[in-house]
Amino acid sequence: MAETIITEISEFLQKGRAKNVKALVQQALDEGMDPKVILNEGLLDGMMIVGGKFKKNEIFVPEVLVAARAMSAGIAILEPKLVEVGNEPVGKAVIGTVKGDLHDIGKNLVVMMLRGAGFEIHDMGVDVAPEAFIEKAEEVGADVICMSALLTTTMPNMEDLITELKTRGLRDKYIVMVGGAPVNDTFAQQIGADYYTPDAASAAEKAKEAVMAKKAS
Ligand code: B12
Repeated sequence: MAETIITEISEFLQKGRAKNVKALVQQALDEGMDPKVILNEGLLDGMMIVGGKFKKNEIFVPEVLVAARAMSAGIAILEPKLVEVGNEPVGKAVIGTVKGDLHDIGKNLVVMMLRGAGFEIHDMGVDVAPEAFIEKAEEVGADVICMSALLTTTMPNMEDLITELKTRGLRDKYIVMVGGAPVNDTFAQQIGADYYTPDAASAAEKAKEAVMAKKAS
């Protein structure tokens, strides 16, 4: 039964049926299913299949876009269950998807988990220029700058931000985290970022750990 509903969530997501996805996610929660299982095995699994078909040109941008909307609708239902917001303020994070890149589903999951870990979030949205990240971080007194990129062509904008921080003499002031499907540890090290993590939950854990360590030092 549980497996059926998870499969249905994945299938309706692939068809971009936001209403059905919302209803089924709610039903799964009502039946006591683990929100992480609903996210990983229902929603994310559906999006992976969409990604695979997109790559093989079996479906195109409009289909991916409706699937992405269905995914976001499902995540919105899950959010209060996935995230028990901590009372202790941990620090401030500025986050966005880099310039030229409009993918925001993963970034929004990182926002959710950071908020849950007790961060005050300044979400700059998508297509964010390096200078804009830095100006916002300076304005709000951020501890962490988080950048997301889903396109190999926009990944270099992450390095541009780090170069710009160095030019302004601000590199050591911020913890810089990078992520997104094409990003990995090697790339993060190459461009001089502080941390890369592969998913939203570990991003929040790492950010918290890094801020606490920096404050203690
Ligand atoms: C959905 C999607 C879209 C949607 C985006 C909707 C939206 N609101 O986000 C739309 C239809 C708009 C789209 C457009 C395009 N897309 Co697209 N898209 C995807 C798809 C299918 C899924 C991405 C996704 O949401 N994954 C689910 C999330 C949850 O995963 P995630 O983003 O990786 O995030 C997780 C981690 O990476 C991590 N994370 C994310 N950010 C951060 C940040 C930090 C700091 C940390 C620590 C961790 C972290 O945590 C997240 C949760 O665990 C991917 C396929 C794929 N396999 O990734 C292609 C994909 C990324 N797209 C691709 C392409 C080519 C495009 C287009 C150029 C297509 C076109 N011809 O127009 C345009 C580009 C538009 C632009 N300028 O950005 C290619 C990129 C290829 C490449 N090598 O660069 C991919 C890989 C598809 C493919 N295989 O060909 N796309």
